[in-house]
Amino acid sequence: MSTPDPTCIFCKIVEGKIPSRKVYEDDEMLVFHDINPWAPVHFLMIPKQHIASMAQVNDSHQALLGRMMTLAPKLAMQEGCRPYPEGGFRIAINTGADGRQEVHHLHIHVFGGPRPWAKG
Ligand code: IU
Repeated sequence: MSTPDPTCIFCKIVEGKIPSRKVYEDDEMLVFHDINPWAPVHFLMIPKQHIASMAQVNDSHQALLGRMMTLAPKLAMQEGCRPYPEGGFRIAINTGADGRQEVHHLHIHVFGGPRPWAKG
């Protein structure tokens, strides 16, 4: 695993210095409930290594990102999203200021559950 960024709040969550409500964890990724959910199901999937955003992704991240994307639907169901097609979920990866990214450690939002949602 790469060196944590000491200024990054998600690196601190990975290191256990800040608590989180964990959904899933393995050697390469951590999944936890968003602290300020805007849907009945709202969790974040992050790589443990500090990648600032999708803008920094390169070929060496292909397997990890593939694993994250294929795990997302399983965790969505586990966390209470309703089955496709009546239910389903939404995945978002905000990137940079124009992409409304606030925390600069790559994270995949997974939203779901019955509408209405607070946003979106
Ligand atoms: P964004 O994609 O960078 O805009 O979203 C960051 C998300 O991280 C946002 O939904 C916050 O509620 C969430 N979050 C969190 O779950 N725990 C934290 O300690 C912090 C932000 I800071």
